[in-house]
Amino acid sequence: MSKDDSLGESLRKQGISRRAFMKFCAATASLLALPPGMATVMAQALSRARRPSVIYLSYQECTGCGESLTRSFSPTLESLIFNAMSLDYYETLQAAAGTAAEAARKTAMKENWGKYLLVVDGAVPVGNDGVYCTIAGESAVDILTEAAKGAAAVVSVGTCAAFGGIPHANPNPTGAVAVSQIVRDKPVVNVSGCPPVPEVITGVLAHYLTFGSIPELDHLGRPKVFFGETIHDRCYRRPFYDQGKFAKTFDDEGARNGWCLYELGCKGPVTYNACATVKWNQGTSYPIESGHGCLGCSEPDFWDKGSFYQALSTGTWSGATVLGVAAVAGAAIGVGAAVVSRRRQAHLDNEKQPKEKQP
Ligand code: FSX
Repeated sequence: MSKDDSLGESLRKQGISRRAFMKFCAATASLLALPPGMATVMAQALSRARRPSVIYLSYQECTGCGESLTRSFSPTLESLIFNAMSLDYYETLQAAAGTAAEAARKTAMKENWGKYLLVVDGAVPVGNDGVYCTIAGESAVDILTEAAKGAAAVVSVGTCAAFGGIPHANPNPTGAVAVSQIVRDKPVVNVSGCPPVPEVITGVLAHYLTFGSIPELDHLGRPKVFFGETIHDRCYRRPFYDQGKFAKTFDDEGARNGWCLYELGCKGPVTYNACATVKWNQGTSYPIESGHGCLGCSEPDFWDKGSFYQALSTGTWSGATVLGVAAVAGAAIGVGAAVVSRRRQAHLDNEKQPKEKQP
């Protein structure tokens, strides 16, 4: 697989059939809630796209984000899109080490200056001149500042990179901050979640490959298509919330009947993420479906707010905003239903697209 291959060429060399590729495009277009017909446009754009250089930096984090991303690998097709990029630097996966690894990063930056995609996971420690995270004698904050200068765009993967996450939590001894607090002159996409849903990461990358731009973002820099609705908006337990049926313990009859986990501390009503729709482990389940309330991990300061097992109205997430959200939850049903219906229609329309002939 040559570095100059288009994505289409590289997939062909990997033995991926046109049919499988089209299936991936239809699924991704549906995931991105794109209008009917966009699966074909996406397939054409992706086939022609050159494999962009990706430089992936990891700082203060637990490697959960990398674990999440790698779990979306084989045999999913989403992973192939990621493989089809030129991942020129990623400490967790790269074979090179030490001087050779750092040389690879600098070469990739030089050869692709202004064009590469910079992906960062983990928070950036700025306390004491950044001494708490250094690589090859350089501080994380210095490497990030230099790498961001030549990037076309920056993707912050995980809540640590997006909002500071757990490293930023009180008392924050290292002075950990979000990537967007360092990079101020480039578009930064925040793919939050601790860890983030892998298909949300690959969806953002596919969007960039297809359109050459980052997706529309919300007020916290998150892609609206994945973070435009709360977990509560799309939760399958929502009908029980609306009926006032709440589990009181994790093993009572209500819990066994799938009733709402609000009173057990679920933060779904104030958490924006795609867990309830995209789900985890290739669509198998998500925390609420597995019997545990949402921790709100894709929201800023989720760790400091804590109160994981206290209801929103009584825990440290409480306050006018939270209570307001809970109070108007019923009114949100109509909005949520409209979005669901639009997405379902987009999915159905994609399914109706004429199937490509086999090569
Ligand atoms: Fe943070 Fe990610 Fe949580 Fe861990 O890279 S978002 S602690 S899952 O690993 O940064």
